Amino acid sequence: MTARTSAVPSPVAVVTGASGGIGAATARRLAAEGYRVVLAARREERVEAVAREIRGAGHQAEAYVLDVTDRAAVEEFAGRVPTLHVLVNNAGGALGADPVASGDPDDWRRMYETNVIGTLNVTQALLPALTASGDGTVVVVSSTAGHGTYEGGGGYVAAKHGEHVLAETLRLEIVGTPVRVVEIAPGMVKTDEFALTRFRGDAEKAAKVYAGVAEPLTADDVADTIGWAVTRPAHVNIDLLVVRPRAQASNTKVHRDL
Ligand code: 8X3
Repeated sequence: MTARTSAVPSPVAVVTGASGGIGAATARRLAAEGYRVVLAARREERVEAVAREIRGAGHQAEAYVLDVTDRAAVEEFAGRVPTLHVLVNNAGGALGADPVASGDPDDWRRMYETNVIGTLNVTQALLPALTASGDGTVVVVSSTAGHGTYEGGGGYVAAKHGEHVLAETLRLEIVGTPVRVVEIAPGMVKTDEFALTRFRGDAEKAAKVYAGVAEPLTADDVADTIGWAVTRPAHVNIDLLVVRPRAQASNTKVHRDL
């Protein structure tokens, strides 16, 4: 997308979970593509800092504090975004890597709430604005965990399968409207927080996820695929992109130099 003059309003993109990792990288990328980006995340200082950094680079960015599981807050947020072209549902994450036999139901519930209900809340609230734009895109950042299971994946795999189903079903239901639904399913991505959160702050366990893997994906790699998908011509719907590092052939087949 080329730079726009002030006479032509920039298209608008909302990115959830934009205070770090894939969300922040996607906000930066879409801003560089010419979008006015609206960053939503729970952590005020961090999301403000990312928005400030994007503005410092000469782009348009605003930050909002938002918990995507809070439906009333999401509805209020949607009221502040009357015009919208791209919604990137990125908020979510993993909690625990316990076997089904001993996993904590509260972890399973929280993962379903953030990954599935959070995406549902935000998509429902913003779909009217996306439709009204005449050319809207919903992006669902799921995971390879939404397309196959692995031992210890448990509640995360279940939630990500749910998110995948949400994307597939929505695409069927809104065909004929000017909104496309794109699912991006990343495999192993090394970010500051994903594995650390999953292992509740245990840095040693988190580091083992990436041990010996030459080049796990970065948040920028995923942002790059999102930026590419949403900037295709409006009639082109990238249904699903599975993105893994070269060293990862499947959820359970990873090459490690150890
Ligand atoms: C992250 C990929 O393999 O940790 O969504 O489930 S994995």
